[in-house]
Amino acid sequence: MTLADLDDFTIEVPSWAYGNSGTRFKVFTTKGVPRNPYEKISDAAQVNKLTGLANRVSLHIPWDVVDDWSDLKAHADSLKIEIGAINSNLFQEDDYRLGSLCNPDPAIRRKAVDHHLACLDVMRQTGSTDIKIWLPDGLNYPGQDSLRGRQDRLADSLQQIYAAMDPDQRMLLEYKLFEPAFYSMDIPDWGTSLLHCLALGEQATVVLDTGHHAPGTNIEFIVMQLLRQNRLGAFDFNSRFYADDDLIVGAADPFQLFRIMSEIVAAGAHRPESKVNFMLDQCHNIEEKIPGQIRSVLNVEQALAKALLIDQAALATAQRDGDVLGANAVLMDAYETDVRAVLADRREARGLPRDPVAAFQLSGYAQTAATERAGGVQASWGA
Ligand code: PSV
Ligand code: MN
Ligand code: MN
Repeated sequence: MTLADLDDFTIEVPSWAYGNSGTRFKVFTTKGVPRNPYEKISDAAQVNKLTGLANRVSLHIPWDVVDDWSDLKAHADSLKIEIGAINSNLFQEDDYRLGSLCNPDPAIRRKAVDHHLACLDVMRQTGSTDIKIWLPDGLNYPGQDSLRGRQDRLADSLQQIYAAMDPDQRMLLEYKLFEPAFYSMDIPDWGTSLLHCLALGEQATVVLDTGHHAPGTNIEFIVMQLLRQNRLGAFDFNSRFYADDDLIVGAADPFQLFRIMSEIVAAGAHRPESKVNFMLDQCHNIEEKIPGQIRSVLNVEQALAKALLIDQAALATAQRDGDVLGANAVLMDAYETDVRAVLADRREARGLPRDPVAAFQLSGYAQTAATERAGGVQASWGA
């Protein structure tokens, strides 16, 4: 492997990262935040323009609903941005108090399935190929509902969505350990997600959100196992210190990110043919949003670059010889290599700024957005 493999590597950014976000205590607003999906895509285009790494944007429905999808696609096209995964939303309606795809009431389940059929239509109109499902369903109390019955309902609901998919569409099924339900989520882990995907068919794959595990979980093991089954559809990258913190990827544990990318490289899954979608799922509560996104994509690129530097032949020899310290040293050599200058050189050679964050600050984009977007209703993490 060489750093030339970085040429074809791309990262997908989330539309919601550009809106205001916060915690249940306070949402701090930022001047110049986008007021609609058009402006979110314009902001995302800045990240791509300055890094050359992020040519796709994920949308969330209904947060990013517009009147004319072909017009939104034309706007994205004009900025050389593609519409990435379409995220369904099952967590903001009163009807979903007892769940959506797993709800005991068949009428509510029908409504949740229909929402996905509408998302598949949005994909047809925008050129998106991935529908991403994060299921907020679960139970707060033992006995509240049948654990098994809910899995059966889930399988049935997912099958209805899957049956409506076109041959070129993929389902990305996310899992999450806890929250909003606290006793038991209905897709709490990768095993549950994978079992549903295997039952559905080859167009169903697992999404691994790096923030959705118990502390201490060996995430790179999960990456490796899903790759072995050809069912790692996508990442939702972010950092966690405690729970689903959605902080900048690589900020909390850059070594973990390197270990994840090492498994990716070992399987050749960084290449576009693998169809693994490297997405961010982050919010920028107090920091500037566009620079936050730039920093994030650079962190992922840096982790991949280090993983590409692993001397695979030396590693294989050390592993075969049972050279425990030698094998570990091969990995650590790659991790401890400072790749910042070489990545800046690569950017410069491709007509990109050596320091994309500094270039953004100098560009005046943030100041112009703050002036032009004044007075409008700013988008928040939700709408
Ligand atoms: C849920 O915590 C999640 O990770 C899902 O991917 C949602 O779509 C996203 O966060 C919303 O920010
Ligand atoms: Mn996520
Ligand atoms: Mn999350």
